[in-house]
Amino acid sequence: MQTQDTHKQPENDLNGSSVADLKRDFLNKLFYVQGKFPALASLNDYYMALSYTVRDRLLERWINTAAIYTDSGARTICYLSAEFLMGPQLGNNLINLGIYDQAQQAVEELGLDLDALLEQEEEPGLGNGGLGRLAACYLDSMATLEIPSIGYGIRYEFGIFEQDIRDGWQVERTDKWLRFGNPWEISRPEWAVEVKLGGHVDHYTDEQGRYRVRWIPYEVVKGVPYDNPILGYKTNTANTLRLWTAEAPESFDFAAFNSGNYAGAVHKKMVSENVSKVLYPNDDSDRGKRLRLTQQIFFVSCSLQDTIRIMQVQDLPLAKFHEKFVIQLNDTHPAISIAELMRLLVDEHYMKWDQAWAITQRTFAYTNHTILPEALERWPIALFSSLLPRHMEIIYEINHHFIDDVRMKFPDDPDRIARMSLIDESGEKYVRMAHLACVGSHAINGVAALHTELLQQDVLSDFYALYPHKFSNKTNGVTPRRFVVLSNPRLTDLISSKIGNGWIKHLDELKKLEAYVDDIEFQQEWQDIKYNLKRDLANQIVKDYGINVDPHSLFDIQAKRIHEYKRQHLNVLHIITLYNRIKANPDIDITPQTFLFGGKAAPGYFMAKLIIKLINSVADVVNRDPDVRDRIKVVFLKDYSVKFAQHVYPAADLSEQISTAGKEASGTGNMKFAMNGALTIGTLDGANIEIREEVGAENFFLFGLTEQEVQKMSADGYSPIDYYHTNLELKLAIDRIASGFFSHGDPELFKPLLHTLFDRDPYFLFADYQAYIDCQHQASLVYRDLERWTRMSILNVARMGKFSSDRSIREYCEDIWHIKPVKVELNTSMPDNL
Ligand code: CJB
Repeated sequence: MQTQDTHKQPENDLNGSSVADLKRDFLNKLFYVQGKFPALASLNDYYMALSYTVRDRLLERWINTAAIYTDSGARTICYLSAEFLMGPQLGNNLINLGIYDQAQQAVEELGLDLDALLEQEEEPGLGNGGLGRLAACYLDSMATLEIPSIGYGIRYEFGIFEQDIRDGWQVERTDKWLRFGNPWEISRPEWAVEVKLGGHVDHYTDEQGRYRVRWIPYEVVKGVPYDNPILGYKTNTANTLRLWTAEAPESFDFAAFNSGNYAGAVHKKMVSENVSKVLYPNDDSDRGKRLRLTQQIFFVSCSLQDTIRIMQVQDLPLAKFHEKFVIQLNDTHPAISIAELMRLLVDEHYMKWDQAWAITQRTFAYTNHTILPEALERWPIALFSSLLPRHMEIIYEINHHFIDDVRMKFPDDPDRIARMSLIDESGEKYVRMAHLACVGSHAINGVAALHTELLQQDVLSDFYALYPHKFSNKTNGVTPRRFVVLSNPRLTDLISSKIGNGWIKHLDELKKLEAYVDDIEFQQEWQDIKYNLKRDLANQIVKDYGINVDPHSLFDIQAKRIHEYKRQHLNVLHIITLYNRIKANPDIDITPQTFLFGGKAAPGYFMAKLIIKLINSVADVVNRDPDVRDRIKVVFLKDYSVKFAQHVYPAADLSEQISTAGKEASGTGNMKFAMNGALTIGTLDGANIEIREEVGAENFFLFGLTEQEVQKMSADGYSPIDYYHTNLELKLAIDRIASGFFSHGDPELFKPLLHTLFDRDPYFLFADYQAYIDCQHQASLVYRDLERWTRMSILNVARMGKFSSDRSIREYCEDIWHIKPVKVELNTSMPDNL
């Protein structure tokens, strides 16, 4: 049970929040919205009835928020993102409304179980991983901090695929998250807009002798907005996430229909609807796919047209666009906005180029999320101009002005111009989206200190030289509402019982927990909670996989997308090493350890899929071998999602953050684990560095090469094979895989993986192997001293204040957006007249 204190009942509530109010409305929704009486109602009907009951309470706040923003013409941040990985809404909305306990009691009194209803929700998996989840955390924080904001994205009909595991391999199934309806959205067809695609551009002089540009498209797609309320924690602010669905402007092509070509008439509709059909399941590269570029221009154009509509409703002149709106680009996926806003202002609203450009630059800000070269978006010119002929012209024009600026600052430096140009002309020609984003924005940021430094020194160094004032770091954060309060109510209650509940909004207050670090009773309660959470997860594992894991063992978890740079296979090498030690000496004294993995691989990423197969193959052998005597267990948890993650973070003892230094821009799972009391084993990469600084080096298991050492090794010539020949345990582990021991005697299966390691080992597994093994050993020894481990765990939580997304959003507001909170009072009630 959540404490009453933690989730105080809201005041001024139109609908009422007492248990009786909720019961009454629940039954009412079951009857009038679901159209069911109890004997026929399914669990899903109950979930829907509760969701609509909760939604009424959101709508009240939403309408008041919209009214206040409209009246005050509030400056607004638009967060443009191709992904919003929101996770389930019901539980989070109950927490943020402060009615979790009342709802629990209400459904209990009706003979239902709230947890079962929460489980019923199909989560909107409209994102791949870190980037999409970050966008969702930021929406939560913006609403909590009462910042006027709109999230703009795509309402994919199919979100991230569901992952099944068959014979150890990942198998993808489509995610039909909308099949039972979505109670959290409201469609707004009256605000639909049209987006042009393809065709050609006419330059002409109108009857008054004015120069004009007209884009005659090959096709037009309609965008219909679906609005989702985003409620802040214990505020009345409910902002909007507006997601666009693609439709055909007319359901039928009447010319084709009348000529008897019915199928042809419907075909056009299908083609249009394809635009928002499916999320691209790669978390870092979708180069050259026409549909992907279509998705980008689709949601960007819809969103920008929407902002212009809002300005018109509020009677604001377009010359003040940048005063009304600031637009944050979540990576380069929406970077085409820069050309689209220019097009809207210049071609459709007849603004002069220079004024439009000044507005554009002042409006946009760009967040970079990766320095992996394969993730830097570029579009072949041929594809780009055929889909977006007018944008191509605009980009050439921007480039022309830009190159003049570069030439002025760096005369006689043609190499620099070639490097910085918006067009890559080194071979086949490409549009470089990151360059467009840098030129068209007034602010550029990385997502952790090291990442920003690398952007400045390396990937975007030319832009840093030209525009040093534009650069800053904004270390990522995560929302403690979802990832502690909702996911871990038991820990939440313990913390609040000691330090009050202010920490939920002001995470720095967790510092007060340090006073209890030596309190034996508190330590014991802390341990009990962790043990119970591990036991719950263990029960789930035995239910789902038939594998018994011991909740007393060290739960070592690596949960994130599967990627070579994240090095799940380094983790596997450690497991094989432990296994080899047991085989060589069956009585060896080792700390019992449970290794859990979770994460999806991009369907086209063969090596990542092979890593999943390797994990499962090793698990099969290790879990069955009687010599192991249950001292190590390995489980791959399939279909990792936000919903499932909420059960995983709280149950972790050790959080694996073992990417090659310099490769993980920030990481955010590292923060979620640590906030739930896991200790980190990690490299000096991304936000790990800052986490270690905060929690103290003595409370963090550090290993591995630094980014500079990696660079140097690369430059000096790295020879992975030397490590193989000189490190006996590494050789044994690799040889076990190579011999076919884990693949029913087939030595071919894992060859591609091993070949990459022997040949190049681009992510330095071999170089980091020994340090990782030693560090794991160290962690396993510390775990034997439960009191010491618990102290470290408490200190980790106590020192996580920095990693609240509230802190990140405050920094964006102060340094980039220049937006202040707007207080929302619940004044607007349901009108009794029009
Ligand atoms: N990231 O999830 C993605 N997708 C991309 O295409 C590029 C980067 C991740 O973004 C997170 C949020 O900033 C980072 O924490 C993470 O390191 C990065 O890989």
